[in-house]
Amino acid sequence: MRKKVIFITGASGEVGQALLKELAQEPGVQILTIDLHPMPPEMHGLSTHVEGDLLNARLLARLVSEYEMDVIFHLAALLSTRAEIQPEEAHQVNVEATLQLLKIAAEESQWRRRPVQFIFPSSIAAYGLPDRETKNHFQRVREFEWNQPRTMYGCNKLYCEMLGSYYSRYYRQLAAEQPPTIDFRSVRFPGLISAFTVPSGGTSDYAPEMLHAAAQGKPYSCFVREEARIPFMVMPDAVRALLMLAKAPRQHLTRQVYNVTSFSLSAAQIRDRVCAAFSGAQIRFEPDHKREAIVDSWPADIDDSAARMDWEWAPAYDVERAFSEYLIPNIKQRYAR
Ligand code: AKB
Repeated sequence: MRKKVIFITGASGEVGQALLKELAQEPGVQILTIDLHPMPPEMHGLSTHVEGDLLNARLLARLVSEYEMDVIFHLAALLSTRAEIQPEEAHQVNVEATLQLLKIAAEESQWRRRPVQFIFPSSIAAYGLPDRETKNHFQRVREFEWNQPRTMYGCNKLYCEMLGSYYSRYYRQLAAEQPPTIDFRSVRFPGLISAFTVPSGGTSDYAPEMLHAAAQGKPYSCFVREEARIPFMVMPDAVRALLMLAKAPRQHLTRQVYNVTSFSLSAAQIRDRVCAAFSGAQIRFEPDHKREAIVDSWPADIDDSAARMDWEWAPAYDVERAFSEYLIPNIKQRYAR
């Protein structure tokens, strides 16, 4: 008999670690994780961890023969800056691995005659505003607006949202009897900030980098100008959003892809909050115009009213709580050790 599991890909990454800590507290849950990298020592024992490549079809086939994947949190991805440096590799990881997993989930759903739930974190990178004037004009963007990404990562996320929707609604649509298929749900995240991990390869990374550098007494040179603005959310809210969406009754969902957000800040406003918490912080602005252009193509804010309406989404941390109760105390404690 195969073991029923929740399967998390990209589990050693920032969201993966935070999600695993939370899920592992639920009684009776068995978790299978996969990542190219090992889990940090403090996470050992929370899951059965496989160090391996999602693009390895034989490895995936072996996992499917041993485990029944009831829910899949597919987090593995190359983020936006890294994906611009290695666009074809990004396509393989972000799209081809997703396609493999969607197919596995669809076949599994047919076999057991019950949908496998497939939770997919997408991103504000799925949007692409053409210039700063347009961005200033359209301040809060809804899910179906400005879906013209200018990065490989954004294209990958937008396309995978569509693939998920295809697999959940139309897969094998010409078959005599349409078999049950997957239950695909996705959230579009803003920039994420964790007190415990530092991201790598993203373009919203300037916010967490500024904070973590200041806490360590290191100077930081910010790669976007002071006015650059995008929405953000702290990691506990990101995990909450994934879990709330997974638990939402299906009949309440009016769409498959939902914006979720918490607060929108310019880089200067983040700098001011960091300097207020760390009096010696040394932050300079030295824009890298190419990376900044990516940030400028992302909306200043996103409209998450559909998520609020359908599954009662609301962030637990607004900007005040995010800094004063989560980020600053935890980051101070982390580097004081
Ligand atoms: C990135 O910067 O690439 C990510 C994202 C906004 O999805 N953090």
